[in-house]
Amino acid sequence: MTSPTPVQLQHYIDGAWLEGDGSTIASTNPARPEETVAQGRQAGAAEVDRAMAAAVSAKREWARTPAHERGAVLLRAAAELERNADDWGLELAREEGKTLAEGRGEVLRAAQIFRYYGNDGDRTAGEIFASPRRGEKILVTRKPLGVIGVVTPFNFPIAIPAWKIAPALAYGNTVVWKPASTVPLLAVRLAQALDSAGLPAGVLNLLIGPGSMGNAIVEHPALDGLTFTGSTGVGRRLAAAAAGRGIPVQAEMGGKNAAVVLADADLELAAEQVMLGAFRSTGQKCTATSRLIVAEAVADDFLAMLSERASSLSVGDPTDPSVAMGPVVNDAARKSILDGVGTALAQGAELIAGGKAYDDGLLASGYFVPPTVLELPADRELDVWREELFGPVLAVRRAASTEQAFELANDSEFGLSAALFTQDVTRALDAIDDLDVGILHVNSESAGADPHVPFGGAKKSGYGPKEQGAAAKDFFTHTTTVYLRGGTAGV
Ligand code: UN1
Repeated sequence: MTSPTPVQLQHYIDGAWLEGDGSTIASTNPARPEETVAQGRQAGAAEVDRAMAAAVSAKREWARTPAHERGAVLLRAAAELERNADDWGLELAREEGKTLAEGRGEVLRAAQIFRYYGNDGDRTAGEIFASPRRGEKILVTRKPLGVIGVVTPFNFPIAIPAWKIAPALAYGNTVVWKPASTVPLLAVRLAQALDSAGLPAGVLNLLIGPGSMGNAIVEHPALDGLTFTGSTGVGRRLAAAAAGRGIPVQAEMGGKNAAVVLADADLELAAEQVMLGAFRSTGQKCTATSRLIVAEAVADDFLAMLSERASSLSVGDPTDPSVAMGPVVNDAARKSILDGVGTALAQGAELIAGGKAYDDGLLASGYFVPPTVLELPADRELDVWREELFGPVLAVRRAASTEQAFELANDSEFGLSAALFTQDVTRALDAIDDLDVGILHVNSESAGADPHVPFGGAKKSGYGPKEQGAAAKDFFTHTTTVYLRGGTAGV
């Protein structure tokens, strides 16, 4: 199979595309690591200054552009994403490793997000209140924060940026964006969509660079807000730096999401959904199901179903339409996930499916990890129960009662999402009160997010305001309270 020629990466600053002059950078296909997908040179400190300056000089005009016009740009970008969904979906599969269907679906999802915010910007500009004083009205208007730093992870190369950039722009902010260096090509594609939609120069600036560039952005004097999604370690560091400078920050970080299967659940439905939650996108989602708590009464049957399904899941080159699960993003991820599984086995976990490194052909030469299910002993604390491996690994425990199942589900420092499988509405209502999570799925998998409702976690999964829907409007704007009276004496 011949590899397509690598795409040349460029940065996008002040409406112009330019080559960096830093060290070289290349993204490779995690299924076929010898294949370069895109290459170029990294941006450096000088480009951060230029991008910030461009975002500063564009911010007043963009903030004053009618929301309707800003929205029109976003809607044209959505159409551009839709037009390119096949090509860019394929590039996403080649660069990140998710399947073709997931890659195309993600580009279309980004389009849907741009449509939502393209239509939302001019819906409400604030509120009007009665005044206790005669001849006065009190208006609360919403205004953009200003220049937003956007730092995004590898696992949703175009949808996560869309969740941040679309509302930032819709509500009148300008952006300096640093995507994960493993997936620069899809970042270029999103910037192209906005460029061809007629976004004015300087409103969005894209810099491809090393992790340290996140620090340079957060420490820049011109920054007015920061939105981050990624690892807990990096997120806490950036959030602390932003907070230390008094800058509003939204950080979406780890998850160790549980699926709880109660004894009355429809086991076919639960098995199908737990498989999707644990193994779609190769388990590389902050919302992925990485813990399963199953009622003792159905545990043997349910684990047999999962073992059968996980062992027969088709793993391979994600650009092959018959494949259900692709590789993880790079060799370091493969090693750390397999190490985590090895540690769990050494600590007494029992292998239900997967678990062993592939030793032959494409699955061994690419960064593949088999879909893995481990049952943990009841009497011991295992690392895999707590640590986010960010891969296709599901850690299972049995529960003797619903109360114990909910206790186990809450037994994590994270609280992003959970999935509950039951046909009993009373149990579902209990779960709404008792499960300490930001997102609860009843009878569906733990991942998934719609643009018009809040997204984010309880406990240590996130820091600062949530994303999407009204939460996004709150984060990307501040209010000015206006006490408005007429200018004539004696009214
Ligand atoms: C989803 O569940 O479909 O980093 C989206 C993540 C999340 C997005 C999840 N911010 O995986």
